Amino acid sequence: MQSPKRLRRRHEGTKGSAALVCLTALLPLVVAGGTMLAVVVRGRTALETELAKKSAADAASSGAQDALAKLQGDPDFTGSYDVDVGGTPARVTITSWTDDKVDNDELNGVDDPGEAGFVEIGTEAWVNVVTDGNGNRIDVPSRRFRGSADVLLKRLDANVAIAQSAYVDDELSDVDFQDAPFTISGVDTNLDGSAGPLPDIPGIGVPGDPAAISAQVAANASASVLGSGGSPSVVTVAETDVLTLMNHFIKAATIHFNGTDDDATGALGDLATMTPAIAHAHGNLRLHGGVTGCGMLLVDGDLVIDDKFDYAGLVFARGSITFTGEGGKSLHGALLTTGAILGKDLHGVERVTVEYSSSVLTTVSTKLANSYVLVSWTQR
Ligand SMILES: [Ca+2]
Ligand SMILES: [Ca+2]
Repeated sequence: MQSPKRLRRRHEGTKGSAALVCLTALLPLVVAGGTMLAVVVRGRTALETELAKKSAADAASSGAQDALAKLQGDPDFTGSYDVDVGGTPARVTITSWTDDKVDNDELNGVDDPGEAGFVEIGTEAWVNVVTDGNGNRIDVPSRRFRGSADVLLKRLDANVAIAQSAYVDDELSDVDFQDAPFTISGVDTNLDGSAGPLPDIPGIGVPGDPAAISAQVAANASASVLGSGGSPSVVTVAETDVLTLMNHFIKAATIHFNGTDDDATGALGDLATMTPAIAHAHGNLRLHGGVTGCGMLLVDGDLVIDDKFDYAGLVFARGSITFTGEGGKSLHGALLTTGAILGKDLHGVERVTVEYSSSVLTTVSTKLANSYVLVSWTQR
């Protein structure tokens, strides 16, 4: 007979086996449950990290946008400040490379001429974010994520050496107004019509033989091309790299026409207060309805100036410039084109006038020198 003790032991052994069988049967489920749990936890952490990093980077980026707006109002501002971006604080620092006693470009020493005009915006934002099981953000103090943006700007050099009132890049381009009255004048004239301070320059400048354009002007009894070097004042001048100039100023444009054929009405910059703006059309542009403006108008295609027009500054066109329709049209400053200058279907007796104005160009370039061109934007 087996002793009760031994029996008990065997019984316990059987119980142990049953428990083991039971555990084995459960194991795949437990493991599966554990794996799923681990995936959920890792997923949530990755989501939370991603969200927090993105929030921090977005906040830093918004801080940099705020700094850009600040510089637009006060181009000389330097220093640090905090800005609240939808509940997230961002620290913004604006530094002028010109005089910060730092060799920012690591070239030619501290605050050398190569650093002149550069302004750096640095922003930093810290975000605490954890998500709940539904992916909603909850704020807990346990995790912090840093976002930063570093933006480098350069002041715009808006000085253009103007050697004629109207520059026509191609000697074979037409300057044809179909007998309608027009004046292109290189006689320096202020915005109010009084005499400007500088000597006369040519009315029309061409980097080649001016004969063909001169003949077209002479054939129009209502044409008046005034200035130095002859009557009509159509003169050979040094070639101007119109496209390079345009590409330089396009970077500082604040008014954009992005279509292949766009219309503009209203104001392009403020003529009354001589507050310039740089407007850029990627394609052809038609002005109508009495456009006024101040600054620079850059047109990658053909420019059509319809109805009344009054503008102070520089007009650039890669294509032709056509004056048409009702109303007087005045440009105070200068124009440059790689195409033709045309007058078509001009109604009434009001003139098209393109008049060189050194004072207008100085005012425009001085004020535009307060604008910045984006050099680089780095975000983390
Ligand atoms: Ca410096
Ligand atoms: Ca340096």
